[in-house]
This record gives sequence, structure tokens and C-alpha cells, in this order.
Amino acid sequence: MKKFTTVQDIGDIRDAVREALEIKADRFAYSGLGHNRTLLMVFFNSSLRTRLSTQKAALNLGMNVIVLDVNQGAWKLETERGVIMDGDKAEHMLEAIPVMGSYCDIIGVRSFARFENKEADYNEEILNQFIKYSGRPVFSMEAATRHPLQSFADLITIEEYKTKARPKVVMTWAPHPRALPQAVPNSFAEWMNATDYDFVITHPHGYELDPRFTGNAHIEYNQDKALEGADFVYAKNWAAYTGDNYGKVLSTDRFWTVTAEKMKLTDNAFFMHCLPVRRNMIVSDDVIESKRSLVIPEAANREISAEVVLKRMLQSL
Ligand code: AN0
Ligand code: CP
Repeated sequence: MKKFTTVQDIGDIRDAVREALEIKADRFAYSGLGHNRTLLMVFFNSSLRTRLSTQKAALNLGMNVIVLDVNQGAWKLETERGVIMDGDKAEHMLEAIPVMGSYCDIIGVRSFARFENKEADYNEEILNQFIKYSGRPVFSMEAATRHPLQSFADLITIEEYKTKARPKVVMTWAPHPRALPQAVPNSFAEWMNATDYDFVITHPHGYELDPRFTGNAHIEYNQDKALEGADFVYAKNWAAYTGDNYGKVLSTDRFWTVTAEKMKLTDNAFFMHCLPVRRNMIVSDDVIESKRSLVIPEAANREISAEVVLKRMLQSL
């Protein structure tokens, strides 16, 4: 595998889940594969899970790991070509990226949507420069439009906990005080659409996602109706995508918070969230602490999704 940024890059998702469960059963089975290979993780944004789980996955495979937090100690990077660099940015990505590539065998990149320019975000301008100029296999650790390592871990988790061949999975928007990217919901939709689950999306009017990700998923504006009979409730906030509202917070209505009352509408559903989560905005304390909350096993599966991706990349070096 030379690139992992979308669901297409993983190939057959049944094979991918099978491989993930094999690795989970023996996560050190390939501990020699990464000998003398170096992973570079480049963060333009904060992270707890991605940072730790991806590093752990690389260590399981015997790799060396280096981490660069671009905003803490590195030179400020210019991203546009043709700019007269007389401002505060000391270095251009066009040099920085091939230099980074020269120190490693595989690169992971985290670069969130910046909400300054919708086209630049949705063209994945930062991630694509890494793909073009690093000379190395590149994987997304959440880019502007997708978070595939998260969605893969979510899929593994649903496969582990489902009790029906075709579970009903409901992704619900929930309130949050700040503008968050659409990467997690876009990506989750893209991965769910690759399964045969009954997949429903619910959100307030104005929070429609890019149809390139939601595809044929059922959109239900009435959250209570959407939750009826759900087997999995996947909560997430995102800022508006459509038109001039791109990147805006249109609502913080706590009617949409996932509470015990809301969970009663479901078929004793499991609760999922990628974390970090704001309690009593997205989800109530009792729901996230309940026996049906999968947030911790879901986060633990991030090590597994990362290990599958790194293993496949190492095998194709
Ligand atoms: C990020 C987001 O919503 O995309 C990362 C989630 C994995 N969340 C925050 O910035 C709080
Ligand atoms: N879920 C997730 O990617 O978490 P971090 O932002 O902490 O990496």
C-alpha cells in the first residue's frame, strides 16, 4: 500500500477486518517487519489517540518512530507557491516535505481543515503535497476531509460487537461550542457506505454533509425517529459544510445531546464516539459511562487499524 487516505485505499473491507482481527490476536506477529525502518509522524494539529496508537502500532512492527509537531519548535511553513516570503513563515513546504521524506520510510500526516478556504480544504492541499513531494508512502492521521484510521477502527469495533448480520448504525450530529471539521463524519459515512449495514444519518437542517461522502445513506432530520431501533449510535459534532455557512456553528441546541432518554429510543444500542468528547454537550455522563459505551474499546482499536496500514505499507516498500 503506497497511500492510505480514503476507504478505497484499503481494498476489500472484509479482508481488512479479517487482517485486523488476526493482528489483534497477535499484535507482535510481524515484529521483524519494521526492522531499521523509520516512521515519521507530522502533526499540524493536536492529538492524544492518533499520536499514541500509531506510535504503538509502529513499535509492535519493530519500527523506529520520529514525531514532528510543526507548530511547536519547527519553522512556520508557507503552503502557497509563488508567495513572496517576507512575512512570518521561514520555510516553504516545497523544501520541508522532501527533507522530511529523506529521514524516513513512511510518513503519517495530520492536517485538519482550516476553514479559511473550502476549496483548499476539500482539495486536501496539504496532504496532497506530502503525497506528491515526499517520495514516501503517506497515510492520513486525519486530514481536511477524512479520518480513515478512525473509521477503520470504528468498523472493527462494530464488527466485534454487532449481534445482527445487518445492524442499524445511526450517526447523529450533537452540539459543541466550537467549529469542528467534517473529516470524522465524512469518513465514517464513506466507510459505512462500503458495508451492508443499515446506515442512517441525522442532523439539524443546515448541517448537510458533502454528498460525495454520504452517498445513498438515509438522511433523517428527526433525531428521535432516526434513533428508533438503532444498534449503534455514533455521535459527532461538525460545523456546517454547505454554501457560505462553511465552517460555521449554526446551532448548539442541547436537544441533540445523546442522553439516556434518547438511548431509550434505540434497540439497547451501543454508544460510540471517536474522542475527544465534551461531556454533557455531545453525550451525557451516564451514557458515556454506561455498559453500552464503546468509547474505550473503540480508541483501543486505533492501534489495530494503524498496525494493519503500517504492515501493508512496510510490505510494499
Ligand atoms: C477533532 C475533530 O472533530 O475533527 C479531532 C477528532 C478526532 N476534534 C477536535 O478538534 C475536538
Ligand atoms: N480520535 C482521535 O483521532 O483522537 P486524537 O485527536 O486524540 O488523535
